Amino acid sequence: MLDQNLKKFPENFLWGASTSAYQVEGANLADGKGPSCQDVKELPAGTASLDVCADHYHRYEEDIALMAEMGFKVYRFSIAWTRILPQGTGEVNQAGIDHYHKVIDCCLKHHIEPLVTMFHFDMPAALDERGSWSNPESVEWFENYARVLFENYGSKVKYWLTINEQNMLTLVGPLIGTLHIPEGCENIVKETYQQNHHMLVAQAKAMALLHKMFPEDKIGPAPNISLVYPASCKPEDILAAQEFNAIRNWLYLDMAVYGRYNNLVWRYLEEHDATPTFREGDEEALKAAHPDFIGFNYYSTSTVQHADVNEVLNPGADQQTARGEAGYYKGFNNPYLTKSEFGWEIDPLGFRANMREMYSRYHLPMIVTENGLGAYDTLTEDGKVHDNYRIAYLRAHIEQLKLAISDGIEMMGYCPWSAIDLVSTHEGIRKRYGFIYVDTTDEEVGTLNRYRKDSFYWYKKVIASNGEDLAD
Ligand code: BGP
Repeated sequence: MLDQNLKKFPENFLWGASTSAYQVEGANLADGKGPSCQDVKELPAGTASLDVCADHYHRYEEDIALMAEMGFKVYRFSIAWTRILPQGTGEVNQAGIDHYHKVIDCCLKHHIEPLVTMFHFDMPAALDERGSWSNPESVEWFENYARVLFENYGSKVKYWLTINEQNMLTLVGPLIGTLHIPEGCENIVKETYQQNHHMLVAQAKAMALLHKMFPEDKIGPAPNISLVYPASCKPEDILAAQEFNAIRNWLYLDMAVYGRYNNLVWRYLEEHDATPTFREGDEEALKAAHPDFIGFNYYSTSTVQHADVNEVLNPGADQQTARGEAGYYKGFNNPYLTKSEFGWEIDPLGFRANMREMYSRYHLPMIVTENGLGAYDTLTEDGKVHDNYRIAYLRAHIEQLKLAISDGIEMMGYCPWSAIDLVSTHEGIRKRYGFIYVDTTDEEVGTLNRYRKDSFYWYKKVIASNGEDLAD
């Protein structure tokens, strides 16, 4: 492999970045918004509350203007279900509808394509009380919410994402403040995968609905895909990597694209007496839906080795750190990779391998909906943030993205996490990802003034050169 940069980024490549409502907006109960599961959860110790965040709800105009200054072609953000339907179902909140009209119009005014995530970890609290995704009616709740979104925004928004990181909801939901297992539940695997099944059907119905209402619009899933490496060439480790690849990654895309359960996952569910119950029509709904593209979040690869049936494994894990299941696989520290300050492995080449693997399985255009480096940033006295570590991370990944395009993979765009500093899922606002620094801390709300980090100016150059100029 000579690895010459053979191809350029396509002319209409969508450069941009991402945020999610509950992590960036603040104003969490303003203007008729109902509480979501994030607003009622117990916050991890020492992390910022979610009532202010980056105050994007009030400052979206300033923020989108800064994105336009960077040259964004796309802005991926999520709509808070509870701004639209405060109770999750029932009455529509006009103030919430109006708010996102303004956000979308502001993007369009700046020639930025809105890429809307319908659901990003923020189940309405009122629906949690009705059983959340464990209630089979959750399929109808989501479809109804989808209809309200499409009716209102379907003519303006061309690109939609269904459920952010459904695989992380299923695998580490409680850690990020969502996906509840009812007390006294006897078969947690069954309960979890029944909820997952409802989400899969809900997603399929939303995709089909959009295609019916707005045949020109495009929609896709947005799982977190981390290609799983075997820790060695030992055959048992290869099988373990296949198991975890299926459980972590392919279940979600096989279902979104082909409408069928991955066979290894099905066997795993059978072994746990945990196969989901299908309602009438589920199978047809799953088969009938087809995404137009695949959105995926990528932070790192995973590495696993074989785990014996009797092994006692540390269950502690987050989206990217190692986990294990006795009899199947266990996490392994990849000695060839370095780690971020927050313990996530950094693997730009794995990014390319990930894209190759996904494209060979699904043959659909893809857009990167998250990728980035969580780090401690320092604001200097003269209002600068010298985040050369973030530039290095992003550069290394964009280089691999370009090589993936040369590999013949259809890539539509790149939306790193995050456009602007926001509150992390479980590690506070001290774990920063943005191109734009927000003056606030976990301890107290600051001025909330915005500052352009070094990576802001760098990314602006990257976009202006359509990915050709990656130098400092
Ligand atoms: C993904 C989520 C995001 C985001 C990001 C960084 O899993 O989709 O919401 O927060 O990871 O993770 P964290 O905030 O845990 O650092």
